[in-house]
Amino acid sequence: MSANSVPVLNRTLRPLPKAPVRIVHLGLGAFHRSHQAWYTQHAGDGREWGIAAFTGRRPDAAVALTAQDGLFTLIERTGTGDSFEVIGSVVEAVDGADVGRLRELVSAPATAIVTLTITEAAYGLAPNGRFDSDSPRVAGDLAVLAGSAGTGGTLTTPLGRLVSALAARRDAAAGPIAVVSCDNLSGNGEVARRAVTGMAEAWDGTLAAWIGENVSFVSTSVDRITPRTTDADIAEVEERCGYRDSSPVVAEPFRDWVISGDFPKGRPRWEDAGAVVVNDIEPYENRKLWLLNGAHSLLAYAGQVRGHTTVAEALKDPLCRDSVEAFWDEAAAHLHGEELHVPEYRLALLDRFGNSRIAHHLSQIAADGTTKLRMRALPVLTAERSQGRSGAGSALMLAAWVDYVSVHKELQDPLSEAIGTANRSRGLERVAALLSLVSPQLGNDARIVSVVGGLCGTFTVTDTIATPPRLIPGRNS
Ligand code: CS2
Repeated sequence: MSANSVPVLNRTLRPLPKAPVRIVHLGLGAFHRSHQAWYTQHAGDGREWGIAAFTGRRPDAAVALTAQDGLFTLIERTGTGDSFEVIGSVVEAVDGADVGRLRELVSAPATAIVTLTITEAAYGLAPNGRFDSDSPRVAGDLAVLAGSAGTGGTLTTPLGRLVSALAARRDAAAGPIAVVSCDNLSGNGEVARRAVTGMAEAWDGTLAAWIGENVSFVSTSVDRITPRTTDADIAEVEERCGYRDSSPVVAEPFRDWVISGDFPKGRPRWEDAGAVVVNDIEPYENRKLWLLNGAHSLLAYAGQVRGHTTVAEALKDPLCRDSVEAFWDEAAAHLHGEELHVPEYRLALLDRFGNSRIAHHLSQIAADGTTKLRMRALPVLTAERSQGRSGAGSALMLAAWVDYVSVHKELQDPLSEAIGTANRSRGLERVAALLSLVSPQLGNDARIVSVVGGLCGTFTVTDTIATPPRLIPGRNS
């Protein structure tokens, strides 16, 4: 088919209803579209809930989606084939820099929810877990907020933009609202509360008090493997669906959403689509963060050091696979409750990771290591050591990262400069300096530094053969 004769996807071609905006989303990326947009479309009352989604740093995704009325194709990719579904729950796609529109939408009484996929690093957490109001971008936004009385200015962080929009909601007396974090952080609702309140407090104490009384911070554990879209995916949609979609999104069939918290102005019936509402989210969150995301980070660093490109490739490497199992054994010792079905969850993960039709690039997962490892390796290592064990399985994840950052110079990490500085030291001093960026608790513990230092080089491939592992704990150690 020639490009000219192929129609562009839009609501005339696919007349999906356009629901009124009741959800505002920050972080219009592939994951939001494969997850929350999918759940909203599949909620029994989804026709009443439209999403206005704002991009992060660049307008591109908003421009592309606006050209097709917000519609996009979800390509669900199993190990044997693809199926296609047009998603219509995003009814407005906006450049994140348009803080004026954000303020307008968040201050509308009909808006009930703000969802966030702004990345773990964007919550401005310092290595000690507290909100870091001194970081240059946060400080920059605080200056803008102070100077323009919150009218938007050129706010650059999602937090700054959200705080400005919440101030507009307060001024409009539009009532309470739920902020729902969908980023991979433990206690993400609480983290969001600390970050938003921390930012508000640094600007205007009365706003922080209003937030305390009117904003419900909901915790969620989100899951759906969503690799980057490729040109081949775009061509496939054109070929198989007969229309041109500049922005399809690829995802595995599996999806999961565990939600805990209050929605003072209501929410879509996401449970109709399989979401689970719980009182105590922590065990589910830990299961996902440690078993799925922890294994991902381990594979991302170990796998790349060993020359692999995707998750499926790395998992086929016995050294990487054994390391994942060893880490899982450690993590499983701290995941209690039969309802977690840990053995089945592990088996399912091997299946999901092994889906080689999903090209999930390790480089995508490797980004923001300092923040991610704080959530994925540190808790298991700490729990293991508090029970008198070495924590070697978790320490190996940290060692793989230490080796990875010594060879990969173009790092995407909120602390990339500090990583560069730490990398100038040598030996265990370097290991300690790097670990301190994940958490001072790690860098200051000489025994941990020595265990991690001893594991460095485990995945390094020499000219002839792979270095044998120096300390891979057995599955039940
Ligand atoms: C991954 C996650 O990039 C990463 O850090 O571990 O994005 C992972 O694919 C999702 O959490 C799966 O739900």
